[in-house]
Amino acid sequence: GNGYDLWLRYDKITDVHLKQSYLNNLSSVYKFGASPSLDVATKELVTGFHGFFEAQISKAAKIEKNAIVLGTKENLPQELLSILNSDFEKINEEGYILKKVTYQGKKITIITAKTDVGIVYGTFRLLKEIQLHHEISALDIQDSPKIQKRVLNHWDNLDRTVERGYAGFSIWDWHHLPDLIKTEYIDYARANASIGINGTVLTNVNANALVLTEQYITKVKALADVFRPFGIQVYLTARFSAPMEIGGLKTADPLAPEVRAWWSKKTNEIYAEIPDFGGFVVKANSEGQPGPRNYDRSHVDGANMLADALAPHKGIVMWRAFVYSEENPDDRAKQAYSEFVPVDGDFRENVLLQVKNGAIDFQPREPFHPLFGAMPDTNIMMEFQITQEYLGFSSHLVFLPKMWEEVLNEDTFTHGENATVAKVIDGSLSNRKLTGMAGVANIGTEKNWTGHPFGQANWYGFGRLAWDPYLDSKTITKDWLQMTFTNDDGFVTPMAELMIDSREAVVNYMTPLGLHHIMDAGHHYGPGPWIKDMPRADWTSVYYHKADSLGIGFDRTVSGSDALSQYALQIQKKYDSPETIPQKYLLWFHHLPWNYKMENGQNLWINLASKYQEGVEEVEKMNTTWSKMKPFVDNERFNKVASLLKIQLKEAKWWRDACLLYFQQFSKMELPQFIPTPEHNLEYYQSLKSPYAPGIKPSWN
Ligand code: BDP
Repeated sequence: GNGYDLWLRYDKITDVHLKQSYLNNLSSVYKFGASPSLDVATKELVTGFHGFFEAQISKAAKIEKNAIVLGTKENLPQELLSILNSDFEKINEEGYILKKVTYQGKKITIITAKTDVGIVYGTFRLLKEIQLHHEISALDIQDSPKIQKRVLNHWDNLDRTVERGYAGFSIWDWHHLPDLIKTEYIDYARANASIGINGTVLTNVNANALVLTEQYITKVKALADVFRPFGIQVYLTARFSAPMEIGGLKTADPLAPEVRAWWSKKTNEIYAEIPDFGGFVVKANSEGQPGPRNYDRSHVDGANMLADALAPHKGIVMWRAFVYSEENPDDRAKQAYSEFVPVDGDFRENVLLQVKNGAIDFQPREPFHPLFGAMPDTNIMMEFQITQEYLGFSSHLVFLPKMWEEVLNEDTFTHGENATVAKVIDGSLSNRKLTGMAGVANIGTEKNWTGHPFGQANWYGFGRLAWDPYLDSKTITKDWLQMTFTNDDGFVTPMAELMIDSREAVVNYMTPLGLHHIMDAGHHYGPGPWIKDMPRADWTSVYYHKADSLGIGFDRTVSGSDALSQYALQIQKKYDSPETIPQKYLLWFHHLPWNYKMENGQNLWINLASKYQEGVEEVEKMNTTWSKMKPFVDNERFNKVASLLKIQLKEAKWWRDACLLYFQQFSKMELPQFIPTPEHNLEYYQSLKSPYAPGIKPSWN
């Protein structure tokens, strides 16, 4: 297949016993009440039934034995409610109950919830149980999301280019909206709802004010109408200078009354069309975007102004913390913390501060952002990047939930026992009422949505972690593999391992031992440790690796930028010494001599080389593993993944050779025996250019 069906394939159940056991439990569908969400749920059951059993499930006018019964709490009869009382206590507003119960003497499978969308989630859960070939005769599941705003961020421009998008063009066909509703919109909503995503930010953070004009609001409304039954709210990016660009005002000063009035009016206009509009995402005073700083106002002034406009409608602002300034000579890694920690507690209740997982920018590995845990009186949400800007675009197989899990599990040591990033994000650490997680989408017009067939796993895994940030990434791989390919253990076990290992592989062949941001400039594809002389120092590679005759690495201890002081004391103590810091963060925090002796007795240069080599060998192993999977996978997907893995191997070697030859100029040491002689010299690697690499737009770099 071409992969369009994602993890919702509902493959035919061929085992006759299994098939019979399912059919014995699923005689028909009955609904209490009526709503578009119930229709969506029923339709999905029909689709699933057709796929699994090549049969039609009947929609019954009364409850039959072994029926699937759908209905929200308020529509259930008293007899059912009384059985489910304690189940309802276990779920929140978006949670669901999926349970085998006896009603009027008949065994039925009930899918119920406090709100409509919970029914949709419960329905997808039932279908998933069948996809995983689980027993369903005694279902007893109560599940609820732990995070409230689970949103995709599309970096999609109105001209349908996608910033950092590697899967074709934007799926939003603005030109034909509102009149043409594409099937893709519905399938997009199904896919998101199936993993619990409940929001979508349609437009790029590098925003275009046009989307806030009447003409576009009509288009946005059409999408919102499609998504509503699936429990998905739409959000837009708000360009801070919109009052000037489309409103004819002379200023966008957030304290100017006419500006505040303009945003209120604009917000009212939007809600008149889209009553459940989610709110705004704002990138302000960052990489050339306008913001309150242009008027000597603070981020708080800017965010609160928009929050006030949205509050009457229950809308929210997701204000991005990704700010670092050209004028500020301080280490880029420190700037967001310095900017925001002093204003902890000053944001309105309907503001979420959206913080990237690390302090630089979506690198293959970064220590968690020091803002997590440092602003207990602010709603802090997580921003992950699903699209692989710095991780081989859609050419490389990298399973990102493995990385996200690492970040979520880190202890911030800010307050309380085991103060993990996950506890900051789900609000439990400091009792926050508004919580969220955003993922920068990796999808586009490619037939399989994500380009790389395994890119789908990152979209899937993002949804799962947004629902439950404590979930382990291994479970995600298994569920996804089974739903997307096959339940055969001969496939699932080795492939789960491959996916889990793919993350460390990419770290090793690109940026081992704490190196970061040494990709080629602008598009960020391929190695570019030699990049210097950009418009800004903090866009170069030499700024980050600081390789010289003495050594390599960014000293972020007291003797250097002191970024380490932004972390809790326990972390400072541990990371302060190269002897005790986890080796994976070594060169993030320390500048060390080439002959620095490491734990294993070998020097830094040898260790660096062996990490690069390990990365390459891991990708070799991935190729071997995949080559054995042919019996389990259709030709189209098998061949595509096989070809992409070959590219990945070629490029892993390219990374290793280019980086080691480059760093060798400084280390002046031989390449160790275990490194095969590079195919080309350094000049060759430096001469490679990818002027047509996809996904770039930024007018700012
Ligand atoms: C960087 C990207 C750039 C984005 C920026 C952001 O290179 O395209 O606009 O982040 O998150 O990673 O605002």
